Amino acid sequence: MSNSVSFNWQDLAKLFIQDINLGDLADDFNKKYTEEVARMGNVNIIVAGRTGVGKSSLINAAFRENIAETGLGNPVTPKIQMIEKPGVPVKIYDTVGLELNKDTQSAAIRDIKDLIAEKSKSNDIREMIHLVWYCISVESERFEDVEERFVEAIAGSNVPVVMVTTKSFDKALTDRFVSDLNNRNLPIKKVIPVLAHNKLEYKAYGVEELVEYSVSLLPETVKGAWINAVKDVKMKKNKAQAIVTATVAGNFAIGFIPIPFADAGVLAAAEVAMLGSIAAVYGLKLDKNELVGFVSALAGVGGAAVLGRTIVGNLIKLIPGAGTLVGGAISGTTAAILTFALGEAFIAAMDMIAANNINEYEINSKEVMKKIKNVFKSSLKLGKKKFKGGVPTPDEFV
Ligand SMILES: Nc1nc2c(ncn2[C@@H]2O[C@H](COP(=O)(O)OP(=O)(O)OP(=O)(O)O)[C@@H](O)[C@H]2O)c(=O)[nH]1
Ligand SMILES: [Mg+2]
Repeated sequence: MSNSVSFNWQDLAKLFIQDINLGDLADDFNKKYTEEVARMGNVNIIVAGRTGVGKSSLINAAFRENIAETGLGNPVTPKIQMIEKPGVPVKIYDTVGLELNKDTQSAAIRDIKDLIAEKSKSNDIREMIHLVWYCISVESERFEDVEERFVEAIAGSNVPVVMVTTKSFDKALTDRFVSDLNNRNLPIKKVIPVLAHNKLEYKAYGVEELVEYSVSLLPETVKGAWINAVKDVKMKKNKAQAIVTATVAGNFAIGFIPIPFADAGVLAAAEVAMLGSIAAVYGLKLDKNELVGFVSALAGVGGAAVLGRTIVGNLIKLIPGAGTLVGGAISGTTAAILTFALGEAFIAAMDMIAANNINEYEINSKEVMKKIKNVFKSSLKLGKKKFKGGVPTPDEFV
């Protein structure tokens, strides 16, 4: 009756999963996930500072999975512990119980310098120490000569040092402390005040800034590992959206065959790879059921739906440009819209799981499902507007 173009998003979504070979989908997804994670390697950071300043609290606030509590700690020296956890691509060298006084300072400095030197022998940049967070508490500490020597000695090893003022509760006190540190011309990159977790009326802050600033100091090769290992969902989302953008552009560049609708709507390799890469950014490895659950959610049905070809006919009417369907191919613009919406919906799911610490097995929860469907629906509309004038080529994205 009406000529207005509107998406029947459920029908579109069903196209994704018609006759889908679920086993292959999960295998391809996992393969991409594993490849991406392996490529990231590890990022290695030293978190140093006197005992009780709040290093463990900071580590737990910055990295996924409460790593300081639940990770495995291996003593490297009596005062340096390396913490790691399978699936989280970071090695944290934590100075534990370090009473930094005249007697211990030279030993502590030597141990840290030795550690940095030892790791820098490797030819693989991913094995080296990439960053030091030197923690000093606003609450109870004063910056003393002994700390200055410590920072200078570390900086002498050519690893970037960020000074973190911890327990930065009181604003006036923190401001004074930070400006005092800034006035000392220390060989550090920046002073960043942090309150790792709330205390009474004081709200936690600063961890995000620290984590986001830190990535700028890392070698390119390990930035992906950092983005995976930290909690910061904003960084992950940016990276994931860049993956969607690149996939969309790639699809369009290839031309007209991203999703072979006529062959029954199997997710194309590029889309599955996109999902695998996004999951790797979040460090959320989904199993077959979870993945199928996600894809099924988009269709609003359980399992694989079998739909007649009529839907393809309807689709052509619904999407401007889809009329170019020839021998199972769809237009680049249509593919771009679908890929974009699929990517955004998956990111929304990953975001919810990461931000709320929902166990990944709950991707199938009602709450997540509802959100995914809404994002998919609104992203189809957004995509339609966004790609009206065509899709930029990969070169146009940075
Ligand atoms: N409320 C609040 N408490 C903090 C914060 N940072 C540290 N604390 C508290 O300070 C105490 C010491 O913090 P830790 O994180 O264990 O300190 P640490 O530097 O790891 O100490 P060592 O492992 O002994 O070297 C704990 O009781 C923490 O709860 C913070 O940002 N907010
Ligand atoms: Mg500790």
